[in-house]
Amino acid sequence: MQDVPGLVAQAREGRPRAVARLISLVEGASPQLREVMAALAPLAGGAYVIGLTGSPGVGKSTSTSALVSAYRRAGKRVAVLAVDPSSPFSGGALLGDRVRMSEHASDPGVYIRSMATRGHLGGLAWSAPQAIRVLDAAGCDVILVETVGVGQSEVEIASQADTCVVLLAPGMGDGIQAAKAGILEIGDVYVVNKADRDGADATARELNHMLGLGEARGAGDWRPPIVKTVAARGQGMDEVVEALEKHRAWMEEHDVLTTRRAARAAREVETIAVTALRERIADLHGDRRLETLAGRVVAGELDPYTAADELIAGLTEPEAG
Ligand SMILES: Nc1nc2c(ncn2[C@@H]2O[C@H](COP(=O)(O)OP(=O)(O)OP(=O)(O)O)[C@@H](O)[C@H]2O)c(=O)[nH]1
Ligand SMILES: [Mg+2]
Repeated sequence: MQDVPGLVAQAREGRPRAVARLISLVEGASPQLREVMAALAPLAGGAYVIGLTGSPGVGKSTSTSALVSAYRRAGKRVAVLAVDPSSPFSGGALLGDRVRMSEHASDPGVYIRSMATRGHLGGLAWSAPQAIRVLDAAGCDVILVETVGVGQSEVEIASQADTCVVLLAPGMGDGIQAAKAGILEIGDVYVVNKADRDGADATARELNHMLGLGEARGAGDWRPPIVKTVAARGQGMDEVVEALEKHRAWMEEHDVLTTRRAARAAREVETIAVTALRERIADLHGDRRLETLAGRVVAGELDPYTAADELIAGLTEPEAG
């Protein structure tokens, strides 16, 4: 058992080991999580959460590292959360990222953490917001969330962030991929990285065209900017930060930030509730209640919908006998 109030107090002081322990409690779905989240609830809400997504190899980690440098220059405390929805182990895919992030390893104002979410009931939707809350309560000003591994959770990770950055690179057939993966709907800021390569202008033009296709924007609407970068050399990063800050200001001005955070919290609560219900139904498996209902369905006494209603109704009342 962990000393939760002690860990929370140390995390507030910015002690990385305490932050790491708290995130491990999230990752391990610890029974102490309830206590942790109750302690963190009044402390969170100050951080700006930025999600980065895009095809493998597009330059997410390199860009994340360059953004860390940019925010550090501005005196912000920064956290990087690398989420791997394809793996049940943290580590693995992130070894290369450790190298790319190594310039920040000795900076006490930067906290870098990887987290695996596969195998969790509720997966990313369940664990990412809780890890983000730990980092937020620990006093991070900016939290950069990068997805690693296969990109099937792009849309999901975008929904965890205040602002979503979508990265593309020339010559990766990204135009078509973009349309397929639905990333044209999720980007608040688009980055065409590897602008040192041929075709960056064409990619930016194509993207601009594709974003314009669905255009029916009103005067106060947000038009996602497209920024060209060479993340490997830190070029264009100030422009990315500027675009992020503009988006944040726009969200605050139009009350979008609160709406997004409320939607995020709603999903989180729903995931926790559904997970709890599923666990309670699973508990019933060795139980007479489900067996009896199943028997009555087989015998034609009950239809499965009525049986499910009875099962759900039964979950809220204590087991008799
Ligand atoms: N030429 C060029 N190469 C770059 C640039 N940015 C990153 N790279 C290189 O592209 C490769 C992939 O970069 P990463 O930052 O690991 O890309 P990623 O999107 O994090 O990759 P995954 O996490 O594996 O999906 C590395 O070899 C980088 O050095 C750039 O602006 N120009
Ligand atoms: Mg990466």
